[in-house]
Amino acid sequence: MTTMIWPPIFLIFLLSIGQIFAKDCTLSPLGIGKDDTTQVEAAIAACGQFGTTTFEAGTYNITRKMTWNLVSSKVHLKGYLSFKPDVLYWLNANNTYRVVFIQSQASWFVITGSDFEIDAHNTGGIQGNGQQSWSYFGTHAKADGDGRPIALTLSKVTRGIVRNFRIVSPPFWAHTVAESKDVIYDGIYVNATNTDPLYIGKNIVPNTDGINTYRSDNISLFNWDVTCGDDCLAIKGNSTNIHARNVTCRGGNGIAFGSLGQYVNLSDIVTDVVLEDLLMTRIDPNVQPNMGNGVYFKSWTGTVNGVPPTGGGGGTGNVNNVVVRNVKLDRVNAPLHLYQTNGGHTGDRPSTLQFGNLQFINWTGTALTNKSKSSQVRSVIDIECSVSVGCAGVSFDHFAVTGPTGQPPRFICQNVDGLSGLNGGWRMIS
Ligand SMILES: *[C@@H]1O[C@H](CO)[C@@H](O)[C@H](O)[C@H]1NC(C)=O
Ligand SMILES: *[C@@H]1O[C@H](CO)[C@@H](O)[C@H](O)[C@H]1NC(C)=O
Ligand SMILES: *[C@@H]1O[C@H](CO)[C@@H](O)[C@H](O)[C@H]1NC(C)=O
Ligand SMILES: *[C@@H]1O[C@H](CO)[C@@H](O)[C@H](O)[C@H]1NC(C)=O
Ligand SMILES: *[C@@H]1O[C@H](CO)[C@@H](O)[C@H](O)[C@H]1NC(C)=O
Ligand SMILES: *[C@@H]1O[C@H](CO)[C@@H](O)[C@H](O)[C@H]1NC(C)=O
Ligand SMILES: *[C@@H]1O[C@H](CO)[C@@H](O)[C@H](O)[C@H]1NC(C)=O
Ligand SMILES: *[C@@H]1O[C@H](CO)[C@@H](O)[C@H](O)[C@H]1NC(C)=O
Ligand SMILES: CC(=O)N[C@H]1CO[C@H](CO)[C@@H](O)[C@@H]1O
Repeated sequence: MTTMIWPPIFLIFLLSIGQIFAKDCTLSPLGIGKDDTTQVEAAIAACGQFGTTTFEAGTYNITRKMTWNLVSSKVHLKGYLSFKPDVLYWLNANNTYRVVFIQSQASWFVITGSDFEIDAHNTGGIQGNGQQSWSYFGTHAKADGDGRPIALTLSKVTRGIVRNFRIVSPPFWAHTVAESKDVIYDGIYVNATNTDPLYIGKNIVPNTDGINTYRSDNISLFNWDVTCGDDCLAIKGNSTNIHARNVTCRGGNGIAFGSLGQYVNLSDIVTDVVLEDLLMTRIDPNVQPNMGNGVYFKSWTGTVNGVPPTGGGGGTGNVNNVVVRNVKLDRVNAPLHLYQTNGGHTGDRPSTLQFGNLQFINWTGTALTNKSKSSQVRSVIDIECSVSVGCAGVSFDHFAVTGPTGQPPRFICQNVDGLSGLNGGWRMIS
């Protein structure tokens, strides 16, 4: 009998040890005109490891860059971290971090650590105050790596969860996950919408990507709603085991694989990606005129044209084992596009980065135009693989996207070894 009794006692002992060390911090906004950065840092320093931090609803004024190191901890973020609108301050490289290697991108808020959960309860997240930056760049040149900050960067995270989190008006990419593994994003809202009357009907919010994944493994992107002027999701080099489910993309460029092959000294490996239950929908053209792609794949050419962050090319690698299923398109320009000429010129060496085992299953909806930018040829599907390596296996199953009324469904497939499943009246354009 004694052997039956001691395990519960042992368990109670462990629970009470846990309670002794559990730390709880709760904070509220200090109010208009006050700076919340110091109290936010203090709360995370006190409770961000083996504790719980609760941000009550409201707006927290964040005036400088911030890193949270969360270990075995929970954060309830019921309000918004509002990053001060001061475009020139944030462009000064001293005022941001450079932890995202690709294109030397800047971050104003970095979360690192392990075994944490941040729940913003659909009432909080980040207010990026991006309008000032978007309007500023309406008349100033912008370039990759110029210092426009990513709104939320997860860097070197293991087993982190970001839940019910809203990012409103990000000046640049909303989310980035880099050098991380086993991360779940669930219930994510991003909205980059211009309200400056000067730019009605123009895409003044380029680079407001929903998320970029880079050098990361086992990342889940569940239940996303993204309104932006660029890539809804961008899967960049060394993203493996990526699973996106239930993603709505409102305007922008669609879901991207790439750009890949920008760094001649690096190889970009992207494997085992499942994207499912996607809706890509065009919105009011006065608000956001672009709805570029459904899903697109892009690599640089095989020639080095300048150096990153803005130039590049010549990088190697491969993209293998991709499934994109249950996709609904609403008036997108190019439903499915693959090209390997990003940043290139005629006469460049073809890319050696190879795409293979790409499966497109159960696609419906409409393409607004039947013309793709790179080829100037009219077709719903436009897959132009590098002549040097080709694509190894591209298959379709129930791909029923329609072009403009009266157009027979047409496709381009160049240098594809192993094409299957385009039945039902599809005609190839060569
Ligand atoms: C944020 O804090 C700064 C002081 O660092 C203050 O000047 C500014 O007015 C505050 N902003 C808001 C919106 O309260
Ligand atoms: C950045 O900080 C360094 C070291 O304090 C300083 O020398 C430099 O002038 C600063 N740069 C700018 C653009 O403020
Ligand atoms: C992927 O990450 C999730 C969340 O941390 C975890 O539950 C799952 O076990 C991981 N999968 C693998 C294969 O490690
Ligand atoms: C995005 O923000 C704009 C401007 O505030 C708003 O009109 C629009 O309804 C928002 N979109 C979504 C999907 O919430
Ligand atoms: C899909 O995600 C949205 C949030 O973007 C959510 O409201 C909706 O319930 C989700 N649908 C399913 C079937 O989970
Ligand atoms: C690759 O080249 C970039 C410059 O383009 C450099 O910053 C980086 O350190 C190099 N990486 C390796 C592994 O050589
Ligand atoms: C991707 O991982 C491979 C090793 O698997 C490495 O050689 C390569 O440099 C990595 N690429 C990037 C962009 O980090
Ligand atoms: C096909 O995708 C649609 C969403 O676009 C979904 O409602 C439907 O259930 C899917 N069909 C199958 C057989 O999975
Ligand atoms: C945007 C575009 O190129 N649309 C074309 C679609 O195809 C029809 C018929 O071939 C053309 O008339 C349109 O110009």
